[in-house]
Amino acid sequence: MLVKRKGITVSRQIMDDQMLHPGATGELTGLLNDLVVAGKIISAEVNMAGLADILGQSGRTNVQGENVQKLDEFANQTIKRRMEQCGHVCVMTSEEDDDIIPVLNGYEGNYTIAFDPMDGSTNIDVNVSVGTIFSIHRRLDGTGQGSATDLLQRGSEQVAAGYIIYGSSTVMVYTTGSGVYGFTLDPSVGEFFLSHPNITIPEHSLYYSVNEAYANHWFDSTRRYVEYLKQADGGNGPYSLRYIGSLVSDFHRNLIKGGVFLYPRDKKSGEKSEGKLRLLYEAAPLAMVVEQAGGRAITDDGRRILDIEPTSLHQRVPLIIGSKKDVDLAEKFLNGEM
Ligand code: FDP
Repeated sequence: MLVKRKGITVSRQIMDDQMLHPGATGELTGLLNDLVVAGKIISAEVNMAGLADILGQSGRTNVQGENVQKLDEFANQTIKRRMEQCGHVCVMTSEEDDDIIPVLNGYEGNYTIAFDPMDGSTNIDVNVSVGTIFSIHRRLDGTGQGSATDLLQRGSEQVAAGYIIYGSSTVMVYTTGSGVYGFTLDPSVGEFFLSHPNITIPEHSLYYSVNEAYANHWFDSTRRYVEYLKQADGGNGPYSLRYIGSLVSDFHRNLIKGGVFLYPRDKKSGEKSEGKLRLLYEAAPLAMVVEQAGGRAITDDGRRILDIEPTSLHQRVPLIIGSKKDVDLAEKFLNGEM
């Protein structure tokens, strides 16, 4: 597949997307191209991680109280450095930083970026796929450095979103609101080539992804939904469980093969009363991708992820995301219709 379609590079596709927007200045194109470069640098480092002795933990904890892995740090620094001087961003937020991240004076642009530099990082040491997730908004009014307010915009206002997954190969999936495209990095030439044109998620699936160890703490509607998936036949037989524990990997598999991913609220733990995943740089960008691919993303109390008004940079949100009919079914359980 990759070889046959080797003509179209990610930069070329990003340019083509720009042409769909007659008033475009090229700024978003420039930003995405810089992100592509960051992805290539991180990909090279992930592949070399064992040899370069950057596996394991750095000894620092992040704002979420988690151990920061060395590759997390590397990915975070790489993206920050590229973005702070690309001239297209006015402010950033990252999973790894408590506060907003300014850009270099004189390099302020018209966009904001929120990112999780290395999602699924607890899997780094064991060669499970990890990834970078990103969300881009146009800044609100103003010039110069951006503020938290510029970052706290609804997912429906995103101008671009996507992820780069570092797996058996490195794949970048993104949308600017005109469909979803996937590109595979050919390491021999250092270029991403179109490998997944116009991605659409299967409407219905037979896979669910959830950490079932927490089932005792779920709300009733979630428990009944998952029980139903395990028993339902609907002419197709019961669903199978696929849970990697790396959101970007679980999401990517479901996007291509069909499936529904859940990280619901937790009745027991105050900390997970809103689930675990972060709105700005996990749920919202993946929600934009999935909706562009024909799927859905809602909370486990029925709100559309893209409609949620963020109130803080590291806000958590319960997430049900994936194939449309599977999410529709979840919604029926949430509404008490089933
Ligand atoms: P990680 O802690 O390894 O970074 O958001 C973080 C995340 O991974 C997701 O990638 C993953 O889906 C989830 O946490 C796994 O959490 P559980 O271990 O609670 O299932």
